[in-house]
Amino acid sequence: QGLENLSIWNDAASMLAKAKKDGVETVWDRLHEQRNECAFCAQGLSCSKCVMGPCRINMKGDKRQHGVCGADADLTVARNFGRFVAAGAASHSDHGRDVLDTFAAVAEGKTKDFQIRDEAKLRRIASELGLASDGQPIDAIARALADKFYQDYSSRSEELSFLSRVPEKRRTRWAELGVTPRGIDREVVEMMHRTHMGVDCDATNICLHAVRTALADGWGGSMIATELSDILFGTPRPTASKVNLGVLRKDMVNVLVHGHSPVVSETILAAAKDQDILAEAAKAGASGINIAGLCCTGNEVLMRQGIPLAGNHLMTELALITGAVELMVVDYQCIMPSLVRIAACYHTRFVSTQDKAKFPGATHVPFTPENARDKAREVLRMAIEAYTKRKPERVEIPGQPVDIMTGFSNEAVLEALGGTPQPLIDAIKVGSVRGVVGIVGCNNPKLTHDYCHTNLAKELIKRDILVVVTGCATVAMGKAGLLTPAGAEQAGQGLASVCKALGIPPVLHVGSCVDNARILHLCAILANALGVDMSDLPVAASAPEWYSEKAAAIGLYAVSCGIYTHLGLPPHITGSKTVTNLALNGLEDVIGASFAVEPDPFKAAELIDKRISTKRTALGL
Ligand code: BF8
Repeated sequence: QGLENLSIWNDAASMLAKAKKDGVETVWDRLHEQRNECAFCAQGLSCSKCVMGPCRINMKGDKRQHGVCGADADLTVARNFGRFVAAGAASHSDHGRDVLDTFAAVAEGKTKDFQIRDEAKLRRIASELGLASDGQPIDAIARALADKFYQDYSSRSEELSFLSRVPEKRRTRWAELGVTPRGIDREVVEMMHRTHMGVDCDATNICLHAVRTALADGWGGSMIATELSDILFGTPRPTASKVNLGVLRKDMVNVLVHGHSPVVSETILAAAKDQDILAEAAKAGASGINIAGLCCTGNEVLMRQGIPLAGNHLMTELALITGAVELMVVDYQCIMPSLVRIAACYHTRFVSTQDKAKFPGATHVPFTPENARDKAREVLRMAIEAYTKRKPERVEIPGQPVDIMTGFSNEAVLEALGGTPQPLIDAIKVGSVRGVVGIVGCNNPKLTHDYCHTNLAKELIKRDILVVVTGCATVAMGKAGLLTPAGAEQAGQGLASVCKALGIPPVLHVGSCVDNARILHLCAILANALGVDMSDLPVAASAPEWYSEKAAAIGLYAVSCGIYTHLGLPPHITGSKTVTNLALNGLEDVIGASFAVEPDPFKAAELIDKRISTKRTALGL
């Protein structure tokens, strides 16, 4: 397999060449071996949910049009898609629960390893959600807030706490459709129930429950994860940092944090400042400990602490192939099982930290809210020991790091605007900012790495459309130079003038994938300020290179909030006309937005631009 066209980046190309030389297999090799994928699976037409099957539904011809149970193509696709979305919502939300467990342990005085770093935000959210906060001790407020969020996870008959942020018109629409999310866990469990054989046999009805499940993620699990992470680790403020594999250091102990929850990565960061640990690193001959991030936990520590980002999803294997990484410490999600094998090809230690996410071949160091700091020190000592075994002749760190600016929480954005969204609304009204688009999500080896991300962003900012970015797309934007104020040179005149006046980049980094909740909240703030529904705003979302169940949940909650959403490739639903039509058209009538699928970033920019123009015209702009 040729190495051209796999990625647009030089650091990736150098490491792909080194992988060949070192005899290391990567995700692209495995994709090649898996080519000629099953057409039934690709269309969502295979079912292995019971042992009367497995079944494959034939859309053409007169045989095998139904599974053994009698399910047709529509039902089979809807059941598969429903479970796909439920898995994504469960992943974000269970991550949120882990942050909540840590927060509750702090509130109950069970740990000294974590503190409440943003007390003002805790008080603000408590009073926003109707909890008494004035004059109350901080622990009591935290306990009450923890209880409230635990209730959000359970089987409530009312709505989730943060739905109070949603504009009235949107909430009414959800209520009319019967998709108002109740408990976070409840919607996921109900999806598993509905998609068991012989329960919900109506494809559209299952899709509506997928909407409800996704909304429980966006306004529930993800939003809780974001807000509590800010309270525990600090609300992001604009900060400078760097990105690409060049952030690894030849002279230092390199530790990569990979996964999602900031609980582990923040503790590793804190322990890496301990004087005795630094002295041990010096004794081993290193000039310090260099922590760098990957994927979403990388986004978390980048946003709040300015920790450099080594790479996104498709760079995780390549980061180890540098031969310069002493240790990779992971929690969960998007961690390719192959990483353990690749680490074993070098001197790299691979450490898992969560009992729910074990990796055969890894060293398991279970972190809890109570023992996290001690465990982090243990992990760093392993890294220091590994440094003494590094083989300099096998080390190759490609490229120079690129400067980036990060930390654009809604609080920071509003503060920069003088405490109100009005200046942004004014800029939208006069057209210097024609609209706002969230580019989110993953990489997928089926698409040239970061080609769609970077080209779509460039096309949008040229058209005076402000881009906000989260997750793995962040790394692409950073490497392309779009996350610095100088990136505004690539923007249209209107957007460039706004960026210049505020000293901000044309693409704002707003966090990890759970932090897409920040984008939902910002849209709600704008809609409320204008007195319109979220579906009336000149905004859109895009996941150009997505791969995961979580991204499907994000896309669906965006659409369910009335946000037109572009995908670079379709989910496995094309075997059902009903489900595909619903996604591409039908949802527009019921929920005020739909999906668009377009692999070409230039064509996608046209589609998004057209949508934004339509929304602007409807608003009389
Ligand atoms: O939650 S962007 S590849 S790391 S799924 Fe995964 Fe996709 Fe990256 Fe984060 Ni989001």
